[in-house]
Amino acid sequence: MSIGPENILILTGAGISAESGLGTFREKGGLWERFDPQELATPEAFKRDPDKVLDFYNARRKNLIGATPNPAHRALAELELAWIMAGRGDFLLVTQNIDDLHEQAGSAQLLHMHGELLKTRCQLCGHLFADTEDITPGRPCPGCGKVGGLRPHVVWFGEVPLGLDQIYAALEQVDLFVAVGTSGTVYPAAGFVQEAKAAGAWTIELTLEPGEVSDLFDERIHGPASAVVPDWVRRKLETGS
Ligand code: BJW
Repeated sequence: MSIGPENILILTGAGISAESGLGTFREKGGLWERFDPQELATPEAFKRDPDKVLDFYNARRKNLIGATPNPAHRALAELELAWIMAGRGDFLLVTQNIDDLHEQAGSAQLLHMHGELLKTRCQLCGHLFADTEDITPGRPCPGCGKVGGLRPHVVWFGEVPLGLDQIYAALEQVDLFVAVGTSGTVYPAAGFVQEAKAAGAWTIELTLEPGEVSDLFDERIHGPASAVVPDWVRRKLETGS
């Protein structure tokens, strides 16, 4: 049982949404096995061939609409509520995912560091808005009325992830860091475990398979998120460890 406040930071990746029917990136059959990220997930690719990039994200947006959270998303929302209500410490959920399944499950202290697929941004005026429609090169921005500026509100390779100041501030104060369903391949997120350890936190990896930085974690539990996350949350709330 911990004494005093215990600050928790959870990092999630594509694996937590796999059992909700959304594909991961780097596993067998994953998105980056079927599609080249250099042609779809960089600002240069978007400049070179906007139709191709927009088609990819339009298809993924359609696939997302109708997807629902699984027990892993719901367990993290329950943990947040219990933690905050009981005043046991700070809680921050940082997701690399662009889906909205954590919101649907009820998570509130949530930061989308790689953006959100259900938001569109105008590169000409900066207008950001909730959006479930296809983006096409000829669609005008509802903010400035100009065409040619709309893009998905996602973070591509070479772009700076969102909310890093808040994330690094939380990592300096963290007591428990848990990574769920992420391969530890993409930086800066893959480096958060080291930051957490430098702050003296206990670190746990919950993934199907060991990730690239698996050895850095104090504890590793491997299995499907829909089983291991609710089990771990139950343990945490019941025993404190
Ligand atoms: C399950 C499961 C189940 C499965 N249950 N688990 C060389 C060295 C270091 C860095 C670089 C480098 N060269 C370039 C860089 C930087 C680059 C980078 O890291 N590249 C690497 C590939 C090397 N990073 C960037 O460019 C980032 N920006 C940046 O660095 O800016 C500079 C800067 C930083 C800081 C301060 C100032 C400046 C931006 C990265 C943007 C990533 N974008 C994407 C696409 C987003 C939009 C979209 O979705 O299309 O984000 S790429 C893709 O990867 C997506 C994901 O969020 C991200 C991470 O993937 P994730 O979530 O880990 O998924 P997978 O598929 O890899 O893993 C799935 C995991 O789930 C596995 O572990 C499975 O076991 C598990 N799993 N089923 C539980 N049922």
